Amino acid sequence: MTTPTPVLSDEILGRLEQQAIELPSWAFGNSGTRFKVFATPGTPRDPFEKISDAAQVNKLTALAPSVALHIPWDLVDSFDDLRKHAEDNGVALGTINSNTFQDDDYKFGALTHEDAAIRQKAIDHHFACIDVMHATGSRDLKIWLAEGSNYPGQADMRGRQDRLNDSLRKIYERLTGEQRLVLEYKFFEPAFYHTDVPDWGTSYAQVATLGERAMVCLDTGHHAPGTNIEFIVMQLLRLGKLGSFDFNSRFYADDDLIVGAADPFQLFRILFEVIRGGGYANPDVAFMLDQCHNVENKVLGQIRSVLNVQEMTARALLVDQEALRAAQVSGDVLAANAVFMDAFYTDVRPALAQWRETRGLPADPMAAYLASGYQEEIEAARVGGVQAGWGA
Ligand code: PSV
Ligand code: MN
Ligand code: MN
Repeated sequence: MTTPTPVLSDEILGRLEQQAIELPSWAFGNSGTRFKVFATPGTPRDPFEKISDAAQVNKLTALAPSVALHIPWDLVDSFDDLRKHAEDNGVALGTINSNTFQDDDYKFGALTHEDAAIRQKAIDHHFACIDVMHATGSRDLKIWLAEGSNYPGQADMRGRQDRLNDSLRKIYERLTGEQRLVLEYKFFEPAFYHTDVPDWGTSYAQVATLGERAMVCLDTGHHAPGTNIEFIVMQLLRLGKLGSFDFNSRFYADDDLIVGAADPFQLFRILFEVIRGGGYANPDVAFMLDQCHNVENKVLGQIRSVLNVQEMTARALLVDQEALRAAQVSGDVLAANAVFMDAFYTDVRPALAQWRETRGLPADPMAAYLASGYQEEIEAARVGGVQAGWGA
């Protein structure tokens, strides 16, 4: 009798061990749509409790060693204390997200605004975020802008690009050491006619003028239906400008659903290109989630998400690169596609569960969370959880 070949080789397991996916603090707060924010029992009442919940995800999966903060949603009296709290819970504070979309002054723009005083207010907010980064030890400042216009003729699109560049330069110049600026794009919403940073090309055009430590953030939910996102991944890696991912999944618009839920095959294809382009386990390419859990348990939603990324990464690592290349070179279309699909169709879940146990982790982190008693504990202890910020 021969021993069956393990689905995941030691080499693949070694690469999987390097995986790190940052969690967003706002995934743990209450959130919803413009119609309703549903409160869930046990929701964190402050940023400290959000970090405690995020730490559970890392404890059970060893996949999520850091947590992104959103300013001002996560403003605290002492970021030193928050940092210490994170460290005590086995995680680090990660990316700092700025917020220039919840202030009346920004109705017609922030970094692009016609009025220099409002632009300066938005720039100052980013300076304050950089101060937070010094206290938290964060490397990345992530900027997503809700700027654009609703009607043709409403705005001078060209002038706005120029002012955006000027504002971004001022922010970039304020960074020190290893700190980076990552500029996220999104094709529409809240502006519906034009958006100032709608696509990867615009983000790239802007950051390319700033310097080496200015990169593009690719949010997987921010593209028109049918967009070949993995092509964008390939191109940004090729240009050395893919700074980070915001993972989530979408059926229609910016749904912020659990990554891999809507289209696991798309997630596989994206991760294949990340690996192909040298972006995997590469500190230059940060993996993050950007999700909200409106109707499901938040901690479980985050656990499911990091496991989905891990599973699709394992499948992407299974692609027989040599066989694929040989088929591509010889023009064997169907053989190439078969190599690709073989990996995608391989169920890696039993092998991953087994591997987790060898590392002292629960084989099934979802079940382990439910059995841990943590959820009951927070439901009893916390009353009046906070909104993630969207409804605030
Ligand atoms: C808004 O579209 C958004 O979802 C962006 O993706 C940001 O990353 C996130 O909010 C947090 O600001
Ligand atoms: Mn995002
Ligand atoms: Mn979004």
